[in-house]
Amino acid sequence: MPLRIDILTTFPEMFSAESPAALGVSIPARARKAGVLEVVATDIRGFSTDKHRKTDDRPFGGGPGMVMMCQPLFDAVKHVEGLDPRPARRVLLTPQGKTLTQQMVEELAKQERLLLIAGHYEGLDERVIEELAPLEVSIGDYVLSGGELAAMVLIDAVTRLLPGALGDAESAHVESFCGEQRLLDHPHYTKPREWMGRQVPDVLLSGDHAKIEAWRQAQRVERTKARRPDLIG
Ligand code: 6GU
Repeated sequence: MPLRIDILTTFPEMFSAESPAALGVSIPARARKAGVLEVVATDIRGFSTDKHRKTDDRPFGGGPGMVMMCQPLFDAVKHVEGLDPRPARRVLLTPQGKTLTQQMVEELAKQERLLLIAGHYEGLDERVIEELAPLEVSIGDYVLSGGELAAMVLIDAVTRLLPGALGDAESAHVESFCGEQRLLDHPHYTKPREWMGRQVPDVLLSGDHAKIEAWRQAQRVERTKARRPDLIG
């Protein structure tokens, strides 16, 4: 059974499986073709009872921007959840959420079904958030114009953990943030040995695999100390 990910959005066309959309290339495209991932985007607008298919309105108390109304989103969630008998983990993409980490990604990849809600405008009416009680997730401390790109980031990160999503070359790779090792990756080199006067480090040409591994591990630690001291503590 593939992981089913539904997205509720007012911009469903952003989730097209057709290249060059983010989910139409690389690992997400392969995962969909291999049948380990199913992505379904649903337009919240289709659940508006308003004659202009409105999904947002002005905030009580005044202020800039618009607020997503409770009813269309709530009805959309109920409809989409009914499309599949498996219970869905609800996730709201919002800058007010907890910052997405690899640990959260690993947890989400274990689910059978995810329901992602891409917030827009100034935000959602607080009452529908209380009623739906989603996991609230942000992808970092900066502001996007909507949750859609954040939802794609989450889908991409989850997809590459699904059994069968990665090719052999990719799964053999030991990456930053995998498993227990919270270190950055070591630098990588390929042909040619010299480029614009810059040499590949000799150790990598030595053929001594123990020495190479020791060098790479030292590089990981060095880089992490220099670039992300917060990861070491
Ligand atoms: Cl999840 N949404 C929006 N609108 N902005 C963000 C974000 C999410 N994560 C970081 N910035």
